[in-house]
Amino acid sequence: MTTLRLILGDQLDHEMASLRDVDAARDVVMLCEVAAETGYVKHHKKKIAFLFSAMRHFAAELAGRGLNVRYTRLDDAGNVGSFTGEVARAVKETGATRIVTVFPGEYRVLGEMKGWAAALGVPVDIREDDRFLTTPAAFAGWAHGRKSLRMEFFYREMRRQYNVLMNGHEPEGGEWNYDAENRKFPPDGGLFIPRPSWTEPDEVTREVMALVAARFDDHFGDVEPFYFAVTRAQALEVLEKFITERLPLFGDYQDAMVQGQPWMYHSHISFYLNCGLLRPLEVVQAAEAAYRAGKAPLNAAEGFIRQVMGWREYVRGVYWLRMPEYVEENFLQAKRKLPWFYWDTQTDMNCLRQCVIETRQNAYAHHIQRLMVLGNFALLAGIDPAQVNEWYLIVYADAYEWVELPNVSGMILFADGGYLASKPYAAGGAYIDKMSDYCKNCSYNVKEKTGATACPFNYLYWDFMIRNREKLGNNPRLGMTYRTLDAMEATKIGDIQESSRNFLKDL
Ligand code: FAD
Ligand code: DLZ
Ligand code: SF4
Repeated sequence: MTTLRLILGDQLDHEMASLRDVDAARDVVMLCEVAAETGYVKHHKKKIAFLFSAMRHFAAELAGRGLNVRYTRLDDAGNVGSFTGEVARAVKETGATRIVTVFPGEYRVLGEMKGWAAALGVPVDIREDDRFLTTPAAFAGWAHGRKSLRMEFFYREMRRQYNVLMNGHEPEGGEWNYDAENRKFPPDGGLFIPRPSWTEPDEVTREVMALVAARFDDHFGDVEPFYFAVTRAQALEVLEKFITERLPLFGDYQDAMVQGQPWMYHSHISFYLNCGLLRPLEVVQAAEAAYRAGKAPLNAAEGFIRQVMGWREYVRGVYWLRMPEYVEENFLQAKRKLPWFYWDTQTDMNCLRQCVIETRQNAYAHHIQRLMVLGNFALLAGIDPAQVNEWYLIVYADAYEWVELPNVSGMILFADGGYLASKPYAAGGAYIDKMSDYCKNCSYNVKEKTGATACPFNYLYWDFMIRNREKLGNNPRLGMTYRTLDAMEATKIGDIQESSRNFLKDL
């Protein structure tokens, strides 16, 4: 009796629940490169090259363990182009009497999986993805009865549950959160930022890069230069380098943006965590160990651990709790089309231009660029959530719907009406000026509030508050904002609205 064990492109971990009881003599482990996955949105070239190379390396490792691996390449004759089609073909060709797989990262793929038992006439065992630190059911239990959720409380539960950065029953250092220490901008004269990890493409990666260049030329992004890790051993090196070279200053400069420095002190491990090459708990424990050994300060270790144990798990919980409705949410009724500069970089707003250029090159932008520049603009300009979600899902190599959608609809666009975040992350140009050096090289003036040369974030911020007063006016966290608005002179409000109208009509 053959069991077919399906490994998806973001399940590249030898400890996957679907592999745990594998029978090397009888079972078939399958991976497949399929057009449906490369095409349901037109992913960044680097993202496809990264995943295909990582999948091919992982398949070789499985074969090296003596497992019977069935790997379908994109160009293989007979490739029918979808998970469902490839699984059906494999069941037929191997005579498998059972399918084992793991809960996928996207609702639409779960929908496909749920149809397989009936369509193929074999039982399908969809196992829990226990790479995560909590399950959708446990998260739903935590969320039950709460009208709106707050990450901070969830995060404290996770710290207690896994005994991370705890001192008995108390948080290490007496506080749960050291974010107040994490908002520095590099001093004048600059700062030494270590070179990011760089893995030279091997033959497998080069073959995939050629395939991507030939097949996905019309997709966004640069495939070259390619420097991502594509195996677990390489990803572990990236993690180690982060812990020793970057973690100590991760906290201090977590929110800073410096022109020409896309990587800053961030870890650049989301690609590896999300596809299975790294495990969240080992990453968290590595950061805690560095702190305990006196090699990283508490504000850095705590700040980093909060991202992985807190935000990452929290957004996944929200995704599974709120799907499928979550994808339709548009609380602010935003309808504007995504401006073309999100693709071609052609805008005079230097902060946006830099962030899109780096995204195109690297399939990466760090959190504050995604949140406070690219996201903030989409929020203030009222861009349609469906179009913003599609863009984020395409352009980042770490993007899968379970993590992308709550960050976009919940965190940046407030499209869920405040379920995930207590207020919109809206900000004027002063925030970007404080946390970056972009404004020095911009043709707009960040100090000017209205008019043709004023920074558009300045008037769009107020215009956003005016436009959405009915929906946001009662938000207690915006009380001060609306009181300031109420104290503004009518002529000033008129200027704001006129500048916004002029800017938005030309978008
Ligand atoms: P670091 O800054 O070093 O953080 C460490 C790790 O914490 C990350 O690798 C990631 O696994 C986790 N993390 C941090 N913040 C978040 C968060 N808000 N949600 C989930 N995990 C988090 N992250 C993705 O992995 N995929 C996405 O598609 C994605 N889309 C985003 C869209 C928007 C609009 C925003 C604001 C954030 C998004 N994030 C996404 C979260 C975050 O920006 C990235 O995880 C981070 O930039 C990855 O870079 P890093 O590994 O250097 O992270
Ligand atoms: C993102 C992606 C791409 C581009 N291609 C494939 C693929 O060909 N084969 C595969 O198994 N997975 C791919 N993936 C990742 C899947 O989209 C991901 O596994 C699902 O979205 C579920 O999270
Ligand atoms: Fe961005 Fe405004 Fe600064 Fe220009 S002036 S870089 S648009 S924040």
